[in-house]
Amino acid sequence: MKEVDSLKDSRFVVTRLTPSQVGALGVIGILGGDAELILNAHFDAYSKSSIQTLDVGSLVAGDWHHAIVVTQSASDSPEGMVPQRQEKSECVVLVKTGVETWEIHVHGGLAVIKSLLKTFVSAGAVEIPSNEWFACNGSSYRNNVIRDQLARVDGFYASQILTRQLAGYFQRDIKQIRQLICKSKKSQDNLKEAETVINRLERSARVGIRLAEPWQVILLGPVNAGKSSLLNALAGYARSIVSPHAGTTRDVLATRVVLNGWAVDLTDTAGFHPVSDFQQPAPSIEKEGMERAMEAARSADLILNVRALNEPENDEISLESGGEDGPHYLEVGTKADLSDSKQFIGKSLSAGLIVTSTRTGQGLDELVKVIIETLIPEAREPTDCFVGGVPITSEDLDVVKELHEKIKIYSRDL
Ligand SMILES: Nc1nc2c(ncn2[C@@H]2O[C@H](COP(=O)(O)OP(=O)(O)OP(=O)(O)O)[C@@H](O)[C@H]2O)c(=O)[nH]1
Ligand SMILES: [Mg+2]
Repeated sequence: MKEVDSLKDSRFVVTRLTPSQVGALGVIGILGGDAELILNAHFDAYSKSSIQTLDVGSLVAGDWHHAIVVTQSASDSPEGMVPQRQEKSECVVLVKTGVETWEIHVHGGLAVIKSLLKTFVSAGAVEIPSNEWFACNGSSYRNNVIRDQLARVDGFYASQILTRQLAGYFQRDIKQIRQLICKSKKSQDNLKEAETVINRLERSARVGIRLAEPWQVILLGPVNAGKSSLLNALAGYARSIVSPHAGTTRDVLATRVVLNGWAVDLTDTAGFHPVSDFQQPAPSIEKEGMERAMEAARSADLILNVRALNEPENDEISLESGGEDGPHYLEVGTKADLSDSKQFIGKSLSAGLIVTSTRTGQGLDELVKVIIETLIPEAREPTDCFVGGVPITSEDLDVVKELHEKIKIYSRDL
């Protein structure tokens, strides 16, 4: 490695462009004339290309040499383990993104990204957050919001929608609508076409505006109904404690899952005792659990009313209706594998109940499908409204509303 101490006094910036978690790929951005000296000191291209002569937009693969400190056992040391400095190489791709800006793409392990950042910082670079980086590279506020959300969202569809917006799908739709409005004097068909696009944008906004906020789904129902078992089955691991004792879950417990490509927070709750069960008032810890469950249910998007099919129906749990903005409800029957629950199945299906068993897996795929269709009906309309532009911010929505008003006025005047 060449000596880079002479750079200690220089000022330039470095940032992590990928989320601060393990991923397939890690990217850091470097800005400043001094970057080239550090790159020269640490980077060896596989080809004969020299980074000084690289054109903007070009990339080159090579080895990045850096030193890492590892603890190793040493027989002659009284402590046993001693820190050791080791030279290491990583395969990286170097991209010249501007006259004085670079990106280094490397595998997404956290240690290597940290080591790369440290190399630049110890040579005098200032580490800045990625939003500042994009701002100083001329990225718009909207694109910064999208990038920030991209780093935070879970699930395939949110990432796909955001990536499309970063590629300019929303602006393209807005431009098309403006052009169609301008041409509307020539033909009414133009206004109709503009209205089709604006309607699609408006329909997609409900989801677009809350992409970074997962859907809230809460499991409510009597004790022992199988709520925790259901949550574990949907999450794919033993998140909640399951036991045959009534009242196992005492508190609300949220778990982030991705269902059919959409991020959902599933919340397990303390079960309700049927009113007839209470010889005396419920113990305060159970009352507290139920109150917390009801509180969480009020702000949920969807309530799964869970009941065991081998138990008589218990309709004593009820929430005051939240009106149009209140949560949706789905009725879920559990323990379909138990012989005494079989008699309920034929009847229940026609009543809209989703019949499941966590023992056999019955009904779980159907449940996931119905949950997603209930939460995001826009995704299953004849034309998926997320294929094009989607309003992501309230400013986007204002633009859409304003254009819709214009279309209405023009239509009246025709
Ligand atoms: N046979 C059968 N048993 C189930 C099924 N689902 C849950 N159970 C059993 O029912 C019992 C209660 O399950 P839980 O998931 O703890 O029920 P819960 O609704 O979370 O109960 P509380 O936390 O007490 O409110 C456990 O013994 C589970 O193994 C199922 O699909 N089939
Ligand atoms: Mg439970």
